Amino acid sequence: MNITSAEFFCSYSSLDGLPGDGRPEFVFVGRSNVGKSSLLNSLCARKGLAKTSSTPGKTRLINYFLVNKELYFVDLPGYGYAAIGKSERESWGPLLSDYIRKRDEIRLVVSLIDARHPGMASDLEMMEYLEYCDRPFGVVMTKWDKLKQSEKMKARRTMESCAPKAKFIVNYSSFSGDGRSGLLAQLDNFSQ
Ligand SMILES: Nc1nc2c(ncn2[C@@H]2O[C@H](COP(=O)(O)OP(=O)(O)OP(=O)(O)O)[C@@H](O)[C@H]2O)c(=O)[nH]1
Ligand SMILES: [Mg+2]
Repeated sequence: MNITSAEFFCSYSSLDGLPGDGRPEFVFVGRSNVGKSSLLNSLCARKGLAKTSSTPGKTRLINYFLVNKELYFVDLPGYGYAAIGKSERESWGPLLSDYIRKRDEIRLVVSLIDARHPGMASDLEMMEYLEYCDRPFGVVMTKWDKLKQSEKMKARRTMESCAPKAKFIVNYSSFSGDGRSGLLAQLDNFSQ
């Protein structure tokens, strides 16, 4: 996929009123602070497109970005942050789970997982939910630049064993752009 244009489209706080134009949707999910918004900016090569923050919980709405005028990238609120005392699943909130389960336009879900912490319960739970909802999903291991050379192979192996149903696993650094062309090529496979 070659991204020639990307613009903010709209934010939604409920499923009512989501676009009715039938454009395919590529969805980005992951724990709070995993780097979803940074990844979108890196993929689209537009620094301030999605708002990023070092404080978890920055993205609280469903944010739509129109890409190449023909599809949407969707930035979802992060999960796993306010999970103290609740099961992870309860902490997602209905917005996130309903959107994933009900939205027919979803073509692919990209599950972002911190490369330093593969195999976290909350991420495994999300992947189980994606399978349950019959959503094709791929995995992106974020913040790959933070791993030492010696840690990379182990992280990759752990991820592969935790995500046997993933259509792909891409190592990614939003800071260096490592993994960008590989991820764009994967998205291509789902955009027809
Ligand atoms: N080293 C490194 N830091 C990153 C990378 N991607 C994101 N970060 C940092 O991680 C923090 C969170 O990034 P965001 O993109 O806002 O994360 P998010 O998943 O959108 O967070 P919420 O919207 O709060 O759920 C920021 O301080 C980013 O600068 C990366 O590839 N490498
Ligand atoms: Mg965000």
